[in-house]
Amino acid sequence: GRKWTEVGSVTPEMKDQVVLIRGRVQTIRPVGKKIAFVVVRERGFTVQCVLTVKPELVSSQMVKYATSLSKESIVDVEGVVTIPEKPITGATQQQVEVQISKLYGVNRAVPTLPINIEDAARSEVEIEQALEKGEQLVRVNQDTRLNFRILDMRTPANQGIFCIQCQVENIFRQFLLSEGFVGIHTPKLIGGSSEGGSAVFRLDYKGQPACLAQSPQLHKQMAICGDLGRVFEVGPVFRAEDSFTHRHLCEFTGLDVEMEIKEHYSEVMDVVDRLFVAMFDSLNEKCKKELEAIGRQYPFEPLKYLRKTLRLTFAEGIQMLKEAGVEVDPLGDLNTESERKLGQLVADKYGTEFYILHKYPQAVRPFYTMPCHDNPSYSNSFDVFIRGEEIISGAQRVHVPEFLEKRAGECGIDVKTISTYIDSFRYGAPPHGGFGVGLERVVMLFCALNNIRKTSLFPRDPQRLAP
Ligand code: ATP
Ligand code: AMO
Repeated sequence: GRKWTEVGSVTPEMKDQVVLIRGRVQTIRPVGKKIAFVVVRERGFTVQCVLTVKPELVSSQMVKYATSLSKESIVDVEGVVTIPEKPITGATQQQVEVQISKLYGVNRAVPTLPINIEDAARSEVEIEQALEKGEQLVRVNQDTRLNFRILDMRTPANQGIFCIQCQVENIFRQFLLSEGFVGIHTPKLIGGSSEGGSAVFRLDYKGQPACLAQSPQLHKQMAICGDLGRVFEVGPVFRAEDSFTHRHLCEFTGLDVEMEIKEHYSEVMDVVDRLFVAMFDSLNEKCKKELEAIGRQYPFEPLKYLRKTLRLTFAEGIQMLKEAGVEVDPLGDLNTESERKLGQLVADKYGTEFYILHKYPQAVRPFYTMPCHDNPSYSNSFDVFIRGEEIISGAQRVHVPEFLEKRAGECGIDVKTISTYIDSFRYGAPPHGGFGVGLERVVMLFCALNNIRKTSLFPRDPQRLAP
């Protein structure tokens, strides 16, 4: 086969070399009948290619043909790398140009696109500046982006977002494997609600009532009862959320952990601490290009985090809020607004935008949560926040079946629907705990994006079931 060069790797060192590239036509600008500038894009990177009429090499028909190509058509370009006098604005590879000797149309896009990729890739500031200059441009709204997601996905920022997402998942897996965890897969079709909440998709399982799993909670705990020791899962989570928020999806990817505990639920928080510090370090180190691409469209400050993650108790958090003049119920849950506020207070006082809040009031946690032995109004549980928003919930679990059954009943759960789960604890269950992370939320908040739909490839929300 012939040797192909990626657009992103065409650099000045390749001067005078012949390269063969495949990409999409981002723009074509004819200058008279003898020259055309074609910006070719491949996975978020762009290079300017120049087609000039030259006897025996490039005919004027070829220039005419090139200018007839529609945007987003796929082309193969062969040409020599040259160094332009001035950096090329409007291409990521600014220090090089390609002098085209051959141009083949591989596949055409329709002439009118629902989204112009260049417009879709601009930052708010760039849009404002362009509008001030009186440039023609269309602001692409979220719904249009999602309706034509495969076009929207072609922007450099989106290319970056989904690479980061893959890295987060990869680091989660690699880190846990290195600490002796076993990857598992639990069923997504189950007989009852796993979180006790109402936000559950119900369906008919060949005559039996069933649900789409709201979490792998019950089965990941059962894997501990089955002596797998320390487990993790990466899998889909279904929540029939009915309200429309910037951070709730009806289907998301859960990163779940469950492990035996020897002495204290802090052993679970230790895993969170090591895992996320390693993750943030690795993203900052290995994903520089991707983070830059995201930041160009959606400017953000790098996440501030400590080498050892800050842990505050819920009571300490309440106290900080109180001192700042925010009254909250000491045995209730924090609402979104007070979570945000506390995030700010913590960042100001401790210099970190990533922290753990633990010992939540028992009343606001799910039925399977272990109460504190010294004060049962509180629980051995925690949430973890990035920039004032929740990315993780976790806890030690109740491992005594009689108590678990009682708690489920008190929380209004039909115990029959989870009887095999409760029975699992009758054959000797070790103390254990774990946590669940929302993958899309981690990416959204690490990059300070304003909407979880940006970090889900094909988001499912209360209204959207397509594409
Ligand atoms: P989890 O369900 O895992 O706890 P979450 O981020 O969905 O994660 P919730 O416990 O549902 O958090 O809610 C935390 C707080 O966020 C609630 O106290 C509530 O004030 C707020 N909240 C939750 N869902 C919504 C919603 N759909 N719209 C507005 N605020 C919400
Ligand atoms: P929880 O319900 O808090 O806990 O979910 C865990 C994490 O999943 C994410 N998350 C969501 N992400 C997108 N859209 C949603 N609708 C949504 N709901 C939750 C959040 C949240 O922190 N079984 C427990 C975990 C455990 O204790 O192990 C659970 O499901 O990032």
